[in-house]
Amino acid sequence: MRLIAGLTRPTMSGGEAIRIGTQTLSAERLLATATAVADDVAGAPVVAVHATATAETVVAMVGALLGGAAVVPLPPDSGEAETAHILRDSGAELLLAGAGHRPAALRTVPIDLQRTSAGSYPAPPPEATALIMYTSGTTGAPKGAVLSHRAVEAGLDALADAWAWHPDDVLVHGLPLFHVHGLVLGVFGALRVGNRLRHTGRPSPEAYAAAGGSLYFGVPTVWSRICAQPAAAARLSGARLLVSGSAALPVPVFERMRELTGHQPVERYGMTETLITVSNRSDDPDRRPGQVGTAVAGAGTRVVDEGREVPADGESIGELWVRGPMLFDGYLGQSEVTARSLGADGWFRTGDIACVAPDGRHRIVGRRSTDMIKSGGYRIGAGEVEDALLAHPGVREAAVIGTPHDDLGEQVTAYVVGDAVSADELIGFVARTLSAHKRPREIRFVPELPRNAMGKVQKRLLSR
Ligand code: MCA
Ligand code: AMP
Repeated sequence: MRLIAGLTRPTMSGGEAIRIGTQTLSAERLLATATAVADDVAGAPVVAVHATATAETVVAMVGALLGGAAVVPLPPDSGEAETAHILRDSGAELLLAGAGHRPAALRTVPIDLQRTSAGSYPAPPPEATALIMYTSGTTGAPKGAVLSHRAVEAGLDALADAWAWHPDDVLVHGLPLFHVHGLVLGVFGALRVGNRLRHTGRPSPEAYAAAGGSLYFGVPTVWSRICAQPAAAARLSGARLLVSGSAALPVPVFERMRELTGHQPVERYGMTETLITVSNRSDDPDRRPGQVGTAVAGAGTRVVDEGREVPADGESIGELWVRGPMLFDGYLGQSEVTARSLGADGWFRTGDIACVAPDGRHRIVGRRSTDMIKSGGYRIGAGEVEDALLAHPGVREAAVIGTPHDDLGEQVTAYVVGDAVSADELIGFVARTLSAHKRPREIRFVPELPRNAMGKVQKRLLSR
């Protein structure tokens, strides 16, 4: 299978190709155990994987892909409502899970790392769906972004070009395996390039410092926590490249990383729907804080304001549109919603506000909608959290916004009109209904929400 072509490279052969926490897998073992999973999966078009950060998850995903299925990563802490939505909406026929998963309403196949198979399967065609990644919009339940094998391969090849990512690299990160960053870049990237991977479990400064890699991935919260521990940061000075993404890297964190590690971090920009379309390059030492770089190989960008492309003068701002072979095919089963953001001409309207300098370097300056929150690199739709809060009998009205947070960039803050319910109760309720990272960090009880004459909540009037 082309997507994991790197697994058979000499750099992956013998010894440990993948380490996750304390678990290790050789390339040969990964292929043999994944093939046993493919035997179980054979014929199922869509398979969900309980996506803990474990070797079982990697084996399950590779096995499902080998068996020709599309993989739906299921966040392991997602609550009842979110799990039920993802499983139902994706049409997954079975769930692959290691130990410790909650019982699900569909056939569950346990992943056993002792089982192997020598079978072989035809490679899926490039247009076949590889992944259905659930991601939040501004309203409603998460939508399934359909990513083909071709898109994932093109997205990874463009990054290999931008970062001179090569088989001798040792990739280190501790990101979750149910989003693009940790899964597509952080696992399939290594399997495609054919370089060793060390997943740290939790992305703690100590674990990054001890991992001894050449290429490190992190979200800004991870980098900022590393900078708060100078001794750990200093141990990354021998790395080749430190990469930041998923949210804006604050300028002071960039500067502090340069001071403590001697590296100018490589910041790059992407979305679940588009993979990574803009990045700084490893061969360009002039990386500036606040800039996410140039369009990657095969991708094109435009900045559009009121239907017209604005000049690349480093000042004019507008919505960033992107195009390229790494884009998704659309939201599963939602052609109308897809058509609102993905034009027939292939341009995807990102919803991010950007400007481009004459030399092609991009800066992300904000988002069009205040209803999309980025907290610790997680994308959280305000509407989804509001719906979860309103399902609690003690909540009469709710409005959710992102407010500035030193560690997470933004935190989920909920304004609630409620009856005899505590903040802790509501925070726990959302964590159980959706998932822990979508829970509000703060509840502000108010007698009423500010509304306009039409009755629409005026979120601008809620204090950030
Ligand atoms: C806390 N916990 C709770 C509750 N409160 N559980 C239930 N009920 C509660 N009320 C638990 C959590 O489950 C978790 O448990 C633990 O407390 C800590 O949770 P949390 O507060 O979320 O952790 P954190 O320390 O704030 O996490 C910071 C983090 C994390 C590690 C930076 O935010 C993270 O991993 N971010 C990465 C997001 C990411 O990968 N985004 C990429 C999107 P336990 O200990 O069991 O876990 S892809 C993307 O954006 C594009 C493509 C791109 O450009 O990359
Ligand atoms: P997700 O779908 O979780 O991948 O979130 C995508 C969103 O993350 C984008 O639309 C941006 O708002 C944000 N994002 C990703 N990378 C960056 C970056 N380097 N700088 C600023 N925002 C980013």
